[in-house]
Amino acid sequence: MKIGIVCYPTHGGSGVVATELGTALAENGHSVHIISYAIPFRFESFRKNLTYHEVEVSAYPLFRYPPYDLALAGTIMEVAQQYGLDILHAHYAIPHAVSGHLAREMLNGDGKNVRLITTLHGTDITIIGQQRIFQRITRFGIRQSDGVTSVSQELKDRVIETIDCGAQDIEVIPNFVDTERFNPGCCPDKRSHLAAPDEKIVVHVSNFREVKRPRDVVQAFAIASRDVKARLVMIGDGPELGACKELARELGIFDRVTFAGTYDAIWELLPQADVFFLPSEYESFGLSALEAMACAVPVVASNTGGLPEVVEDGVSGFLHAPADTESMAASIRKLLSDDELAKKMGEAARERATSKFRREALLPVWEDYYQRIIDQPARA
Ligand code: GMT
Repeated sequence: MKIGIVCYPTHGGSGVVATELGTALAENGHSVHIISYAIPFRFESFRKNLTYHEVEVSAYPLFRYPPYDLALAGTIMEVAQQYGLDILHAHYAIPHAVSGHLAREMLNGDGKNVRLITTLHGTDITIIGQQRIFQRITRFGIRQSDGVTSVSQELKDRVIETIDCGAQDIEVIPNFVDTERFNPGCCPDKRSHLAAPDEKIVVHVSNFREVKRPRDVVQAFAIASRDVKARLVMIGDGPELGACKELARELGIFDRVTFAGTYDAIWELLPQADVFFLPSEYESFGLSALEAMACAVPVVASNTGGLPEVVEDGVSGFLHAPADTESMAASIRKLLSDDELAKKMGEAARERATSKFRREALLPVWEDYYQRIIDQPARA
């Protein structure tokens, strides 16, 4: 198949999922074209069957706000025409589904037959899609797609509840993880870069937006590590980072917290963790938790959104209500002070990641879905 994939290039789950899906499809012999305004951070250049196309936005002085959505539609149209795309896969509803729709309408009017699939990732529905100005356009993008997928059952239910999707069906296809790249044996030499030999390691990875509740990470770690020698490694960057540093200082634990900034090769660091901590307000899926699980790291997280579909409470980690920092701290402490339990849960986490979310198992699911959409009658 000839597949176009539109995504955000920034550090964030949807861009990772889009890029890794594109890479896997290309390895399987499909011709894949990634379209974005910058090279996505997990994109590896010079791979067979995989090409990146940059959206060039005009800086014409009349434009106070350069029309990215139109530049994107124009780029999609060009790529689709030049390479004869069968599928255009938009990751994240706004604006990708709508620009994709525009490009497809222009193309199909010219006698082509490109099918538009939109994958909903979470905040496109729960935050952006709820803003008054974007509500109807999100619905429009969903309704106009030839196929729509959601990364978890919970997100699908939420979309149906909050957005009138008309006759549009939503397929749940969970995110996957490359369990060879994310594996417990990777890079043991990195451990000594993260912490002292006698320190346990708690890792948090996010974009430090409010929805991640990163201050709760600091708060709960302060409680959990009162009588356990441990270090908190905060990986990523975002609007709440400054507040997290301030809180760490206030709580007197700044010297036990490493603010590492963004780090692309996260698979090198995750296996060194004793606990992965994700106390988000909401998480449609929680890809970073899954990546930690693949590295045999038990997870402490909130029991919100799609997280319970990924982490089994009491088996591969512990789940608690968002903002319940006391209970989260107790679970972290339990894992840090009981090596047997941490090992058992870590193994269960790896087992769940490999049995339910392995890249090789989910790739054929995507290929079947694409084929089904291609085979269905064209939209009227
Ligand atoms: O978490 C974010 O703020 C980024 C966002 C994105 O679109 O990149 O992540 C969402 O998509 C990921 C991949 O499907 C999911 O693993 C995340 O759970 C989801 N984030 C939220 O729902 C908050």
